[in-house]
Amino acid sequence: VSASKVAVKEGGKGKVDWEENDNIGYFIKKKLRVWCRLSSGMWGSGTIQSTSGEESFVSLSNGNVVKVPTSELLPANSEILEGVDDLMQLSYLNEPSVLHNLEYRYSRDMIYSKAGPVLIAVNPFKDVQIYGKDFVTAYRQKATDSPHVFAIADTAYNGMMDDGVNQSIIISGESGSGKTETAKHAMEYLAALGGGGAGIEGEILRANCILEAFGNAKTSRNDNSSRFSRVVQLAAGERSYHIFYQLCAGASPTLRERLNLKTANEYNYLIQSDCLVIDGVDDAQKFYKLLEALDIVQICKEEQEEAFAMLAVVLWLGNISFQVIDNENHVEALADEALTSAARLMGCAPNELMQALCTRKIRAGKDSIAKKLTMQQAIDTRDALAKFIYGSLFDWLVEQMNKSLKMGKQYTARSISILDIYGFESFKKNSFEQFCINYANERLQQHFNRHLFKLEQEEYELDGIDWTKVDFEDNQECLDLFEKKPLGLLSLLDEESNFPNATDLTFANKLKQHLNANPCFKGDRGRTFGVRHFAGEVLYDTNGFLEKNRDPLNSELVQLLSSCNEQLPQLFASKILNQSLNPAISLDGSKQSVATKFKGQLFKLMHQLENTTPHFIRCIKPNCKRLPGKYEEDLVLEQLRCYGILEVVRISRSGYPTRITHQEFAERYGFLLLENNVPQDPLSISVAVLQQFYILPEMYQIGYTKLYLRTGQIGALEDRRKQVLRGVIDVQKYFRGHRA
Ligand code: AOV
Ligand code: MG
Repeated sequence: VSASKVAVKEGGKGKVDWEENDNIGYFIKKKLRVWCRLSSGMWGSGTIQSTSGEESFVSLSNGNVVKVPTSELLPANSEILEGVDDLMQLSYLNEPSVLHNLEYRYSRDMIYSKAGPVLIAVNPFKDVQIYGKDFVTAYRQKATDSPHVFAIADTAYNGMMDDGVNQSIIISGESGSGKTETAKHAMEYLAALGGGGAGIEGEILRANCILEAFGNAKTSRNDNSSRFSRVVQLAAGERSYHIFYQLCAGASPTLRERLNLKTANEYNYLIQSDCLVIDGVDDAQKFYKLLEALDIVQICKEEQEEAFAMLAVVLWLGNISFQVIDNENHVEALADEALTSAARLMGCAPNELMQALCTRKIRAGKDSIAKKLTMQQAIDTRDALAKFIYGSLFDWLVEQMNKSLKMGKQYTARSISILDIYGFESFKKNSFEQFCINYANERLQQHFNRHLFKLEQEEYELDGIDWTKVDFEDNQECLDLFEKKPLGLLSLLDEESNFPNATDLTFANKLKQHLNANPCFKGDRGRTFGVRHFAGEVLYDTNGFLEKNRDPLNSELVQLLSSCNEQLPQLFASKILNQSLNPAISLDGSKQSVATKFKGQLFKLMHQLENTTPHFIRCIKPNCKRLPGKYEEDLVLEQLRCYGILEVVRISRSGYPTRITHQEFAERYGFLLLENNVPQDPLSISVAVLQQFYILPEMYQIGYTKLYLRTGQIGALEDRRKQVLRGVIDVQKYFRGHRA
């Protein structure tokens, strides 16, 4: 905890005052409840028994007494704040307090909590009875205000209907934390409002089933993980997209024959991970369900078969093998069943496919010569083709579904977008994938910060508060590190990716040479460099960066695909044509890099989101074993830090976290005034209280309706209030005692 505090201060975010350490002296004096780190690494709460210099003795709730360094004690919240709905309500916002509050709720199946404007969802890994019709009704009628994804969906719906503003629900979290399930519950709610499963709402839910078949796969962390780009490579225990196994298991005999389809265990792309089935899942059954869903979203039988043919192409491509034909390791594809099947299904001659996979045209003056490829180059080319076909198929499907959803319907042009996106990732080893993911999250975080800032600003301005006195940290500096041209991470990556002799090491050195002065950049040894993200520092290993950044779909493939487009579904054809016409991917070999494409897509997404009112949900995975009822503090804490949850609450409370109306304040503390001549109106009473307790003018502001106090100011007042009340009670007891 102390380490994270230092980090917060160093990052400049310490301006949002974290007064807990200053307060601890007060806690010691009053022997109030505190948190301390136990030898087990867990947090324990107790009361301070005694303090001798640097060390304190804390008596824990289980009766044990432990000795801990005084400097590591953190104040605990009073018991009446146990399990509050919103972390904003906590008087002390340290990590153990937040952890404990969420755990308290989680153990009572209250998986949702608020952190200011953000909904936190802790994955229950079991069915919790908080969904379905009755709950929809309860949230619709505002019969409950307990935090829930339904409440978020309801607010979004109202915002769209009443104010006519497009809405977005942005769901983030790490793999297996429950983003997709949460997104589905949001859709369930919206579908119920729209008439309950009939009409377009039902279609959207079905469309989701199709998207999952083609877009989800089993990973070691999640049996139904939302994935992409995993067609050609699998890790142990993972599967490729569900649809491949479903097709192999469930296709009818005629379809089988037409596609020359085998069982899943005969395809190289599927067997490499030694994992063909998922416990408790019947792939054939799922395939029948998928066919139903495809019918419902009106993808006709012919198009369905075209799509399945493309899947078969991908599977057969994976079985194409190469043999070395000269002593320079050049290769030729084997003219076997795999090659002929793939070519036939694509609509080209086996020879053409072989040519496209094994050669690359090189410009030589005005002419071009075909250069033979080596084994690895040919394999990469084949895999790139498989990925491209699958990617195009996915895009085509989405397009088809959108078309069918819009068909014949009144289209109001108002929308609620639900974004189910991977959260910030920080592993022991971080590569290009984490680099892109974290960059996207940095952008989303800025979007989030600015939104939050705006909300705060509005509240302050409405109440006539001087807004300039509130500090606010932005992450623009980190975004600049990524996006600045020509000296930013992305530009330098692209530049280096285009140098023929560049290596991952020269790339790392180049970064260090140009970016060392940037406070968000951290040079490290060898191939590694660090970025100080909003959620913490991440070390990236540049190994493979350049290769992953280059788009390996070469001009031969593009040409091949455009020549066989009679066989390929329509959208494919136009997409491929687009590719060959797009100057960024011109035939001379200069291609738009993966990172640049990613950035372009991200900007498009952000642009779309910026025109909506956002609602944020952060999903948390409480344990890695996917077990119900298991809450691992460290794992949760790591995620809270990564999503900047404490930061969120702190920003929401920044400056003047305690907000209380003049009326409430006067009623609560007015009786503490000493003078006989107590003023009458709430505002004057409030001001008198503030003065009597020597609360410094810079510690509060007075709005039209509320008082705004800085952190910790209310504590002394509350304390005094309790003392006085206790005194009153003691006096009453005394008199009662006497009367008795
Ligand atoms: P993800 O979308 O966040 O992972 P999922 O939404 O697929 O994670 O959730 C993973 C699993 O957690 C689900 O299959 C359920 O078993 C369980 N789960 C999640 N939320 C709930 C809930 N509200 N109630 C009951 N069970 C739940 V990934 O797409 O892998 O990043 O890539
Ligand atoms: Mg998912």
